[in-house]
Amino acid sequence: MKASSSALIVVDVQNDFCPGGALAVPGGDEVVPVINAMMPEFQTVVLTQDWHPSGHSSFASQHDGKAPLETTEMSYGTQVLWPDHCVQGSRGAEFHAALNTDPAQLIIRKGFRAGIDSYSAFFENDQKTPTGLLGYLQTRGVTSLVMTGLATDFCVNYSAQDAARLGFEVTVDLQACRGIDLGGSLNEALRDMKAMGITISA
Ligand code: VGL
Ligand code: ZN
Repeated sequence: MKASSSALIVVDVQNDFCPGGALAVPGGDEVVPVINAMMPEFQTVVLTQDWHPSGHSSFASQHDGKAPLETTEMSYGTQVLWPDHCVQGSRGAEFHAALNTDPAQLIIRKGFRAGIDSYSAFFENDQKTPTGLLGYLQTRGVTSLVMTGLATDFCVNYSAQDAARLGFEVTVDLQACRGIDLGGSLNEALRDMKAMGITISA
């Protein structure tokens, strides 16, 4: 059992990011048994859940002439446009059926505001609107995080980088993550995370 100062963060292990889902990450479902096996080691387990209203502004379907995986400029910067995914209450937004959700004390939902996306578990994509996770972890005395889930180069990456900037000791466990890899985004994410002092465990 790890110290109570350590938490397991499980990012977006939802049907839409698994094979057959709307935004399937290659091998996304393979993280499920790995994460389930890690959970008993941690006294704090937090799940995140991508949770978009229908018609969310990150969906390519909301932008005339745009296809999924193209980008657009939003008030807060460049945004990748995605297929419709993780719509609130849909089957695609549910956690993978084999993920053990029982040990989790907190589920953070993110991306629920129509006009702004939220990759990170800590801040929305404007990099200033908080999700509340920081307060939860701080008030519970958590200082060290092990990050797992989907996708390595988007939500895991943004969450890990925010955590490092906020002063947490961060490890990303690659056995328990899978990436999308859009135009080299996976290697870029790994390089950026290492440069920030995040431990990448293979
Ligand atoms: C994610 C793209 C859009 C993720 C969420 O969980 O990495 N990626 N929404
Ligand atoms: Zn999303």
